[in-house]
Amino acid sequence: MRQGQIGAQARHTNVLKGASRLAAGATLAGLLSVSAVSAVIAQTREGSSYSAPGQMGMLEPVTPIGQEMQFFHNGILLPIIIAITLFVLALLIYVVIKFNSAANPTPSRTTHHVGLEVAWTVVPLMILVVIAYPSFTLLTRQLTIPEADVTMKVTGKQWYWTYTYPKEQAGGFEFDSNLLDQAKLEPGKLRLLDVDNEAVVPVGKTVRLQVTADAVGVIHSFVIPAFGVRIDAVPGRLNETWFRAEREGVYYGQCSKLCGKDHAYMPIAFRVVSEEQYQAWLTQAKGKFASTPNSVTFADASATRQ
Ligand SMILES: [Cu+2]
Repeated sequence: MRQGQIGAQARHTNVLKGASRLAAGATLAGLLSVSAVSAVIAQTREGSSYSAPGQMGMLEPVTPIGQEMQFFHNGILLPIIIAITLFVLALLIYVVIKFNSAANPTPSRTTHHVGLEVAWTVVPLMILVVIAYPSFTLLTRQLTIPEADVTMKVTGKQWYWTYTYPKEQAGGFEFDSNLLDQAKLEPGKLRLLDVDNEAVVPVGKTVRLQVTADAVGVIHSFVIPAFGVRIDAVPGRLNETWFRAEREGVYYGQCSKLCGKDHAYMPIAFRVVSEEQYQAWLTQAKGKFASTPNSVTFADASATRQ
């Protein structure tokens, strides 16, 4: 009996040793992957934003809302999550050492402790309040559209996006933006991200996005991570959001609603250019997409909310 116990204890010790070796290995692998990731990020194409292979964390934000979102995640959520995880780990270790059957042969029969129960209800509640306040203010800012310089309409279709530029802003055309033929992808083009017709917007200008979906289609979700833009495209409904890109470049996104068979093949590509380039593009695009009938008038989505 006694010998059996000793044998079991030895096996237990071996298991622990194995586990600690595994943990050390995992830490080392973690450190290595972090350095590999920073190398990968450094290779990211200049002025562009898309997830590089092996990248961790969020894409670099280029709008005020995007920056705020990143701060909310990295500056508020992540520290809270890490602190809670470490606290629970410390409690577990404490319990394992202090209250195992050898160290504590006669366990306490206590079942209730008013102070403890109040504490473990109130403390998480306070943490949630600390998270909720910046979360709701950020959400409000995302959906409160400031005075816009450019308004454009985005329509999610099966399975591509249509961008409409209104006449009153030197536009008056719309065009479809389709995924490039993946079998004939030119070098330098990004697989599953580059499109035939990019949407073009001016740098440093407030762009109001009116987002909807094909009336006979399905629900999509229009997302550009670097802009901090994420909004549903719903048939028969006009959703509004905005962004102000502070850096030129090409910024990618993808439909983020499981919308159907080609959900993975309807990327979003926005090219942010200088005001002069934008005006030149408008003139050129008007000619290029002239055949598109233009009967589009822009609604005021705020009116429908009342
Ligand atoms: Cu979709």
